[in-house]
Amino acid sequence: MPEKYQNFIDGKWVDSESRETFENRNPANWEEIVGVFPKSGKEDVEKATESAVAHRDEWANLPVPERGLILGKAGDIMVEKKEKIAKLMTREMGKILKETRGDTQEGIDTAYYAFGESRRLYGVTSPSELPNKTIYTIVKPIGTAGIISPWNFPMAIPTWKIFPALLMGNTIVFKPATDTPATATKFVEILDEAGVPKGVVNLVHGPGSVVGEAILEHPDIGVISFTGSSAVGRRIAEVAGKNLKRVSLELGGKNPQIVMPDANIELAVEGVLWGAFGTTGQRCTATSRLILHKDIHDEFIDILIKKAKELKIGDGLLESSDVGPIINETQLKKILNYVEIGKQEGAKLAFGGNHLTGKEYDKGFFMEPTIFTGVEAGMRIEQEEIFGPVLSVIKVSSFEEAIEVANDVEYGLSSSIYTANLQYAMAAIDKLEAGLTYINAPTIGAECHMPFGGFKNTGNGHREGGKWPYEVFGEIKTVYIDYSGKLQKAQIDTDITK
Ligand code: UN1
Repeated sequence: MPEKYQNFIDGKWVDSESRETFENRNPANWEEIVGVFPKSGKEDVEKATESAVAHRDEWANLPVPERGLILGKAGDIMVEKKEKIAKLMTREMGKILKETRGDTQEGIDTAYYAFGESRRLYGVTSPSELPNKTIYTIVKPIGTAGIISPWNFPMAIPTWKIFPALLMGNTIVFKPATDTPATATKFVEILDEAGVPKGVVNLVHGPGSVVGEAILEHPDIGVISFTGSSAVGRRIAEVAGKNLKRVSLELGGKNPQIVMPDANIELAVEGVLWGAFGTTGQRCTATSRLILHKDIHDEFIDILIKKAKELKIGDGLLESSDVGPIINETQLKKILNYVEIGKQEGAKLAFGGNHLTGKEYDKGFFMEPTIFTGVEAGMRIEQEEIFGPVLSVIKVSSFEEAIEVANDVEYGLSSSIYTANLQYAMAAIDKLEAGLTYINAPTIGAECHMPFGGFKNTGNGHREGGKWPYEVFGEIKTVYIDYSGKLQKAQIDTDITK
């Protein structure tokens, strides 16, 4: 019997009101059901939000360092359970164990960051323009945060959102991706075990079109944090705009790695293999475009293909695997369709491109790492986010052209340049339109204490990571204290320009 999971509402594990369920299966072995989950509806979101609203004061009234201690404790529990979580995550979404351990570690790091931040939620104090008056700021919670998270980082991304939201004193309604509900449930169990009071964090499983929409429309949810596709992001921004709800969006990428002729070629090959095919290319930050200077193009491609051939595709639970499966059949079909589009557009399929079948692959959704050469700027495989192990290689004649090609997409999340030339490196830092720029390192591998997010259509201007999400989840109050004992009129009593 597959394990049965439930929603977590008002501190109790419960089925959905409708009793309907959905299955979560292992993408490396579709016959294995990882768990059965409640397929929730609007009424479940209603209950979850009622609970979140009812427990606002209890949570917000705890001193911030006390909330921080609880979140730090959650980090400690995650350390203890790291290996278990990683294995479960690999079973439910496929990426290799090394990476699911890393994903869990990112959650742990974020917990400890929140713990540290709990003694550092500083405001500003300022002199007033009037005598005997002082000004400072404090932060207050927004109320209840709606958290809608993706499947590719099932632990790290929920922690990026939920730890800051909680530390700021908000209560939570959390809807994880339907492809990774088990890891999300483990996270909520850990928060409960760490001592987050019952009812503060509410978990509702189910499809975005129903549960996500209900969260979005709910008048008692004041802020939404979402990571996922730009199409869904647009929809969220639209509804949030209409309701004047605060929203933080982390969306797509089409991240370039540029390689100049003076680069350490071996290192640049290693970088692109990790950036493009790590997590089976299913990262917002994945390297999906390789922009090669013509002087090293052919040599680079030879080495790249040789090394790509050595990658072992397989079940992520096997330590021998370098690249795991694609998350589900729909996504596999979408990626294979992009391979067809690339061929039709006239790019050369230089490596891979095939759905893998046969003994060890038959039960899962595996495909070969794929490399297209001869890609022209403007082709669909060069412009659109594929979210799979497909790398488009564009040949350029100069540094200027490389930057132009790199920037000529709607997204701006991550970017990288391999060069030994300081001038190229500094100019790239200045010119690349991306929230992250790596020098002599791949486009993936952001650290939890630094801002994470993108320019252009990658988001709506907010950042996750470090102290930045704390701004998303807080309301600033400016406090004026007048101890003059008389009515003082700002701008009128003191005209300092006179
Ligand atoms: C994502 O792809 O949505 O920098 C997040 C990285 C990871 C996070 C990726 N630390 O690739």
